[in-house]
Parts: sequence; structure tokens; C-alpha cells
Amino acid sequence: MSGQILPKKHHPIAPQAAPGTLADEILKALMFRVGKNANVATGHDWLNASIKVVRDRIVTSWIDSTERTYKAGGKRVYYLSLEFLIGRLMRDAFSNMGMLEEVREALASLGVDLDVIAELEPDAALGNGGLGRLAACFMESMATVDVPAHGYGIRYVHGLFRQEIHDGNQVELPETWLEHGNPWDFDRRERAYEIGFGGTVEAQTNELGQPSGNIWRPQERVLATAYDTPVVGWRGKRVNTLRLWSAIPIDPILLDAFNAGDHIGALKESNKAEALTRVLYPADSHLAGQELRLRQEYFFSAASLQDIINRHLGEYEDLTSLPDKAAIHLNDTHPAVAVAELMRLLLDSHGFQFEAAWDITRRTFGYTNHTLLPEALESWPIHVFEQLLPRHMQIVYAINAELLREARDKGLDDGQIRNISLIGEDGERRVRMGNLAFAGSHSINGVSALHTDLMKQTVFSDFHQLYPNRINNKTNGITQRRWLFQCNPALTSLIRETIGDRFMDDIEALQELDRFADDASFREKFAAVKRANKERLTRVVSERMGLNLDPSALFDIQVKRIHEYKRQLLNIIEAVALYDQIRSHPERDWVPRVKFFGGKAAPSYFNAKKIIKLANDVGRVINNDPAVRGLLKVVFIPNYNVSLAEVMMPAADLSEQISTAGMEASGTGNMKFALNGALTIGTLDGANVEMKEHVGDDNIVIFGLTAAEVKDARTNGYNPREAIENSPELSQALSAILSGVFSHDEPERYRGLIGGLYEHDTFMCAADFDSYADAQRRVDDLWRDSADWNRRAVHNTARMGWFSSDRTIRQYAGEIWDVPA
Ligand code: B1H
Repeated sequence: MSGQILPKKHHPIAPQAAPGTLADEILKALMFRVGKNANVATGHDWLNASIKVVRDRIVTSWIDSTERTYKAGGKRVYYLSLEFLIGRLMRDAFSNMGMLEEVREALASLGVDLDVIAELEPDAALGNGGLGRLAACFMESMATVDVPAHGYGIRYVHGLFRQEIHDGNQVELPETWLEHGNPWDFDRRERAYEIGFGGTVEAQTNELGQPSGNIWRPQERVLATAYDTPVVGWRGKRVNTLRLWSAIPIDPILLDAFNAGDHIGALKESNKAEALTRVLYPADSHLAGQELRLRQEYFFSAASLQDIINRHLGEYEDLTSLPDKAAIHLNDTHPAVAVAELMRLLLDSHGFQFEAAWDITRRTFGYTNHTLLPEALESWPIHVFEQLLPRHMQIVYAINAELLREARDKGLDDGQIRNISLIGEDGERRVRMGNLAFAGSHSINGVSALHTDLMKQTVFSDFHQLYPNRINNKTNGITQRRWLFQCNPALTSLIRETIGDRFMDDIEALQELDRFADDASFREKFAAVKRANKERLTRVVSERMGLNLDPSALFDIQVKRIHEYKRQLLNIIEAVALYDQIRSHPERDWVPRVKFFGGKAAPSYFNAKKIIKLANDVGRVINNDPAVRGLLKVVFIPNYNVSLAEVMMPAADLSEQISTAGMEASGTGNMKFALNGALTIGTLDGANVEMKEHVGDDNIVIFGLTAAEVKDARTNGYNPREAIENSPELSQALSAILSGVFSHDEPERYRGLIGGLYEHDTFMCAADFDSYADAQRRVDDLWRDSADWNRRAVHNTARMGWFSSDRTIRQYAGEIWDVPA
């Protein structure tokens, strides 16, 4: 795809443009910044040149935004996240600058198709899934609602792996987004900080016996250097900074060794430094536990804090005023070590006493929890933590002593104190990062109403008793610029024609669309847009997979990371049951359906990979069975990523949000689908609960156990075998899979995955199966009345405005960060 856009033989004369036009600017950028002549330029060169031209405009606004904040002496937000799942930036940035159409025309006048070069931009996949994508939506919304903010993270050389499907199995390949350079970022070599690891502490204690004025002598040091990407908000009003750190070696002695001829020795150290930021850990909602991961966490937290403090001291006397001028936000516990690092800097470098330092720290930090899954709650063995960060270990102990004293004073019992402790004592002693983040923050928020309630009842119940005002809810949101305007231009145009442009600046105005749900001619147009989007997806599937689909079928989509709690398995089993029904009752009026699956499994997650294999096995059999007459197709689309999401969300009729209730903290894909007019089939989990309240009970299909019922079933000894035996459809489907109908080559393939359901069924697939299958047949009934279906679809789009990340960010700004928005 990176061949020449204008082959020389077709364009012996380079295209020309009138001086002063945008086309002329692009040609100049091509010449002087990319170093190419138009008739030899490749697609990447054109992409690069176009970005550079728009980036110049962004930079003007960027400098202006920075000066504005500086002059106002305003408080800044610092969003620390180990993940920013950005995707492509070009359309987003061009369109927020109001230049997309202008650039398109300029390029067209030069014989270049913007849509073609847009495809060449790699996805910046510096995140795993929802948590990383949320950080990206937040960055865009903060710029839009005019919150001065810096995002801080890591500039991984390799983002999330590329997924290929070989013979139905996931194969992971390295992702190389920087292959052609990154035209967006600025290399800030001058912004570099030393980061230490290991070594010893020269202990000093004050008269109270508390640690004070200690000096940490790290054994290793690396340099953190900054790369800045401007993040432009809607209509270009504010431009914020995403600052990503990269590790490079520093040691001058080793440089000497290099010069003295020890090339190998010098390079070993240099490789070690660079390995730090080489790759993103690919586990979603599951902790890696390797020392390198803790190194990454400390590296970027420490670099960011030095940067924040540096900026603060450039403007103010000392760090006493830090909480008034800086709100540092921890995106999950991944940067939680920043709590100990800020304490260290205050105590050891800035001469604060413990109490004052702790007060500053707590008033500065806020923490968002994104999961209650025990396997995702970070903790580090004491010996790993202590060896890498000996001074921080001392500080954690000191904080813990203070915390436990307070808890005892307030009358918490021994069991509660054990739960609150920063050190877990069950089995191997471990530092609990969630407790550290909680203790070090003035605000701890969940990401949906249900999740926040569960947080109060479960993992943080004792903390909640100790500090009853700290836990609060901030239901997630998505940016409508990317997830409606940009990915669904046809729907956006239709909405503009219908209700005017106000919703583009005030998304709540989307409500005005609601009354058009009863307007038959509007519904026709709405349906025509959906149809065109389904055709676009159909083309993508045909190009990538050689599979032909019927765009008039119901498009039923489940795309997200593969995880047992998300229950792709439930969906696949239901497909098998439906397949069986269609074969047994060919005379019935079946609704033609395509069931789409997409998503990556963590490379070491055995069952998730089996689920991918099963989806592919089931698809192969069903798609090739003439008895089904094309009424059902099962498609696993490889390499689901942000760019593919932008094609799939607008093309869905039905969105699958079917996690075991109580386990999906929020979900954000659910919001993207509904905003684009899909109906949701879902459990009362995460943000689905609030979506139901907003779109209305008639416009969403809910099934299954509630979170409370799941809990009851578990405590009262749920018997999956009984549930399976009570459901003929489920028994039949499971038997088919177990007997090798979909795996002739290896009949035993699903013995573990499916056979296991009879024994444990941790995620309650059997308990929810009948309810789910009934709900699917209800969906079929709704679909048969297309006018009625479209009415519900319109209500979904019209009523999803509340789920904008602009709303979420305004709530963070007002209720956590104390900054105007
Ligand atoms: C979410 C994670 C996560 N919750 C550990 N937790 C990771 C945990 O690499 N790791 O170690 C990576 C990711 N991700 C998701 O956050 C929730 O599951 C979603 O329900 C939620 O919508 C999303 C954003 O809040």
C-alpha cells in the first residue's frame, strides 16, 4: 500500500498549485520537510506532508493554550496512564481543526485521494482495550472542554501485537507503528530526567524515629526523554499535550568503556535501558507480575513527577501550593507508585516533614479504579519491590504505619485493618498497589454506578468505612467526535439536516432527534445510512477474508478483548444452538443473521485462545453448511483494533454486551454501538444499567441474572450441571461441541473449555443461557417489524448524548480536580 500515489509515467510533470493555497503549502511541505518531489512521492510522503501542514496550525494554537494557562496561573490536570489507545490521529485532528474537507480538496487538486492516504496511517495501539481507549477519549475531551491537561505515558516501540488467525488460531506478530516515523510527535531531547533503580538507602531518622532526609543511591540509572504529541480539541480551541517517555542509557562511564573498546559491555547496558520502553504488556485485566512491568510503572511515574515538579517550581516558590496547582490522576493502579515517589521527593529532596508531605500528596492525587477482578488487582512481592525501589519500600512502611494508626483510632477491627494494610500478609508478603493508591488519594472513583457500588461493598469496603467521602462515581464516556462525527459521516450529515448543527457543540441537543423516531421518512433515511455502513463492513470482510455476506441480514456484533467474563463463549454456544434449530426446523421463518466476533486474547491466556479457535471452528462449519441456506453466518474478524472499530460500530444492528453481571466495570464499546443506532442485547452490568435508564426499557434487550443474583447463586452453591440438564437446547449445543461436530480433526479439542462448564462455570454461562436465547428470539421478533426496529434504533442514537466523555470530564473537573470546565 505504500507505493507511489502518482507513478511517474502518468505524471511526467509534477502537479502545480497556485501560490498561497493549501495545495501549495502541501507541495512545499512535501519538498522541504519530507524532501520529495510530487512525482516521486509515496503515499506515506503525502500523508506526512499533509500532517505537517495541519500540525503547524495546531502548534500555533498549542503555544497559545500553554501561554493562556501559564498567564492565568490556573490549575493543571496531569493524567498518568500506562496506556493511551489512540488509533489513527489524522482525521480526528484535521476534523477538530475544521480542515478535513479543505485538505481533502487540496489533495484532490494534486491528484491524491485523502481516503487512500488516511489508510496508510498506522494505529497508535499503545493500549490494550477499554482502559487505554478511555484515556485517549479523555485527552480529546479535556482539550475540548478547555481543561489544561497533560497526559503522561510511555512511548512503546511496539504497541499491542497484531493478530493473525492461522487455521483458526491466534498468532501474535509484533506491531511496528513507528516504522515510517511518527509525523505527529516532537522529540524533546532537552526534556530528560534521570530515573534510578535498585541500590541502597543511606538511612537518616528524625527524633520521632520516622524516616526523613534519607538518601537513595540507585545502582542503575536510565534517562527518560520526552516525545510530545499535541492533542487538539473540538474546533481547535485548546491544544493539550500528550507526553510519552522513552528510555535511553546515560551512564558516561559506560560511554567511556565503549570508547575504550568494550563495545559489547556498553551495548548491553544500552539494550537494557531501551528494553524498558520497548513493548506494551498485552494482558487486559490481568497482571503480568514481571519485574520489567514494575520498572515501566516506576519509570514513567518518576519521569512525570519530576516534570510536574519542575514546571511547578518554575512558577511558584515551593511545593506547598502543589495541590492547588496540580491535580495528578492515576489511571488505575499502574502509576500508583507515584504516591510513594512524590512522598520521597517531598521528604528527601524538598525538606518536608512526613505529615506535611502526606497532606500535600493526598490533596494532589486522585485514583480511578477500573476493575474488581482479583487477578487484575496489582500487588508486588515485597522482595521485588524492595530490591528495585528500596527507599520507596521504607516510605510505604511509613505510610502504612500512619494509615493503620488512623484505622485503629477510628475503631476498625483486626480483620479490617488487615484488609486496609498496604502490605498483604496472606502467603507471600506483597505491596498492594490498590491500597496505596487509595490511601494516597483524596478521591477514588469507579467507572459506572454499579461498579462504584460494588467497590464500596467489596474490595474497598473497609477503606470506605474509614473514609466515607472518598469513593465517588464517574460513569465512563466516549468522544462523539471520533465515535460519531468521524466514523459515521453519513449519519452525522443526516442528523445535521434534521435538527441542525447545535448537537455538534452540545451533544445533549441530540435529544432533538428523538421525535423523528416517529417520522417514517426520517426512519427510511436513517435505515439507508445503516445499510450503507453495513455494505462498507461487508466490503472489508470480503477484502480481508474472502467471505461474502448479505448486508440485509441482521448484523450482530461482539467485539472486545477476549475474556471469559465477557462471555464470548455464551454467544458462540447460542450460535450453535441456533444452528441446530435452523437445521431441525427449516420450515420456520428464521431471521437471517451474521454474528461477528473480533478481539485479541492475551498471549498467555489459554482459555481465551481456545474461544477464538472455537469461534473459527463453528464459523467454518456453519458458513459451509448448505442446510443453513445462508440464514446464519459466524465471522471472526482478525486484528480488531481502533480503526476496525470505526468501521464496525456504525455497521451494527445488534451490540452484544453480555458479561456476567458484576464483572464488567463499565464497558465503553456498548456506548459506541448505541450512539450509532445499534440495539443492545445485554446483562445488567457496568454502564449497561445506566444505558437502559437513558435509552428506555423498550429500546434495549436485557436478560440474565443481576449482579446480586450472581452473588447469591455463588454463595448458595450454584450447580451448573443441573442448569445444563434443565435446558435441552443448551445440552444439545454443548454435546455437539463436545462430540467434535466442529473439530473433526481433533474431537477432544473442547473437552476442557466446554466440559469444564459442567463442573465450575465460573462465569454462569449455563445459568444465563435460556434467558439469553429467549432474548435473542425477542430480538428476532423486533427485527421482523423493521419500522419498529428503526424507531428503537433512532431512540438509541438520540438518547446517548449523556455518554459523551465531555460530560464525564466535566464531572471529573468539577468534583475531583477542582478545575473549571
Ligand atoms: C479495564 C483494565 C486493565 N479494567 C490491567 N481494568 C491491565 C487492567 O495491563 N494490565 O495490567 C490492563 C487493563 N481494563 C477496563 O476499563 C474495564 O474492564 C472496562 O469495563 C472499562 O470500561 C474500562 C474503562 O474504564
